[in-house]
Amino acid sequence: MNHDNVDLDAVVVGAGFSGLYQLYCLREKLKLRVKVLEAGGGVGGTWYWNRYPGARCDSESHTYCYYFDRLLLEEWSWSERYPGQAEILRYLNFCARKLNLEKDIHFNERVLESEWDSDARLWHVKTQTGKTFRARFLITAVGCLSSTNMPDIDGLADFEGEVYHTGQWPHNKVEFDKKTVVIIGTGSTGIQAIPEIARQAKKLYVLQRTPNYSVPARNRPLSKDFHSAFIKEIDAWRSKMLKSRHGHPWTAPDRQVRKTAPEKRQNIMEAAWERGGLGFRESFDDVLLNEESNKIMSDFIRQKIVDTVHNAETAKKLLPIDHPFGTKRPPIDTNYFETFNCDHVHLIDVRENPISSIFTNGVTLSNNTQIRANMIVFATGFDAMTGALQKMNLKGRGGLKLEDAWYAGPRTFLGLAVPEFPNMFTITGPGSPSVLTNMPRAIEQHVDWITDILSHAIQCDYVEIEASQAAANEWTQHVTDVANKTLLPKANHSWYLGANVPGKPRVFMPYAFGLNHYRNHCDSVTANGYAGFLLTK
Ligand code: NA7
Repeated sequence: MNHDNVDLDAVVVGAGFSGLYQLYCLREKLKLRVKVLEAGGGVGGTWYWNRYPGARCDSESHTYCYYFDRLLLEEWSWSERYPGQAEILRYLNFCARKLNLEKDIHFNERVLESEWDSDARLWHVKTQTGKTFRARFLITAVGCLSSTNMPDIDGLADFEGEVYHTGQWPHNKVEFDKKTVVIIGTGSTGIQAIPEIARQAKKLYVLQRTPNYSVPARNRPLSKDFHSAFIKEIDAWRSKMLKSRHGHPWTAPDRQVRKTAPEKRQNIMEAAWERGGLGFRESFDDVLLNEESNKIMSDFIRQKIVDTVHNAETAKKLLPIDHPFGTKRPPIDTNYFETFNCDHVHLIDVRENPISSIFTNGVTLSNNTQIRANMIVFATGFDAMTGALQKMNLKGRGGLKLEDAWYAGPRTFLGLAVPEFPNMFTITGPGSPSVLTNMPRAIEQHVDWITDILSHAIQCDYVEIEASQAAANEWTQHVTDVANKTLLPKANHSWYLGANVPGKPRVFMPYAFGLNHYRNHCDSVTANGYAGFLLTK
């Protein structure tokens, strides 16, 4: 074997939650020769890269973890209601150690190109270090939010201060002390980072294009009792999550906002606001289905913003009005709106007065206002769901590029497989519930399903498995139809629609019918002999 060529049964790209579990399943259950290729210097995926101040998961800790191994659940005890970035990274390192995964992971091995060789029926995966990995199966575990979106602003290269993107945060401590900081973006990330940066910086300018809703997280430390009670109830927690649409341990009660008497619904919303977190949205079951109901809930949050922010002018600028609540990824926060009561925090509306350029010492707005700063933080999000896949320069049958196959938007079967890309599977790919769920639940379902289909292919001597064009067309239409029954497509600038990246096709990408329904679809495909797949002996 050539030193730079490695022959394998399977290559997995990415060592986050999905890649680690996929490696475990293929190695331990199917006994395959498998390696993980990871661009980062350690495991963790999104939690390896997103080290910005305030980075924290919005799923609750005891649900944001693997459930496939009871010992992992018993031995790891979380310290807070929501896990912070550093704790999740420690957790994933703990899992990798326990399951002895690191020996099969190549770190600092960024995939530059992956091409299907129709003659040899192998994937050729080329990396930045000059190696080629050849494997029968290719599984992408690259995450949905890993390819950063950096706006192309004139003059950025001339800026003499520090520049950071939250999704590629440095490993060394960034000092904000005595500095004037500009932060661009008020999505979930900006909403987490702004209060933390404000605590440390001399002055903070928040450049907001679209005001956002946010619900208090109500984070708090968890006691030791919590963990001991939790491990007695693991099966019950699992079962609640598997029954729910979003993979969280709750389902919305059977009640509608608009049909609930005003005083009663106000009390329900107040109680949900006090509990905090993503469960707020689930206090009724029609928030994303009915405009009138959504408006009542949106107005409730707007009133909370007005009540919290002292300066009426600032409060007005913070009121989200261009999209219904929940149609963009709903952030949860710790003291976000309160932060605008600090004298050193300034909110700038860059929809009214857009950024025109960056100069050596700061940012210039279109009315020629100059904001002088020592640091610019881009909290401008990601080329979501498709960006990281396209960066791998995937070429399927006949050299077909993924970007050409997806010129009108991603087209997949179940978000798991793409026609003309045989023996390739995409964990939490576009067309699967992914970002609309508590991710580890979606990931475990995908990895188990992929493991089963590979096992089936191996047992039956299938040399190729490929989604049919008809199945992918039908599924992609179904994903669109399901989204159109909800209010979700009503957010114009949402990354769910690809609308945050200039030139990206506007297609609603995640599957909105719920992880529970989605699992049934996948199971029926399996029960019907992998209907929708072309299986070649
Ligand atoms: P998001 O949710 O895409 O938010 C990005 C923010 O950056 C959003 O407020 C954007 O405004 C703003 N943005 C993007 N480009 C620009 C330019 N050119 N000028 C001004 N403002 C801009 O990304 P996040 O990282 O916050 O969250 C992504 C997910 O990661 C999150 O939901 C979690 O699941 C984890 P816009 O709304 O487009 O007007």
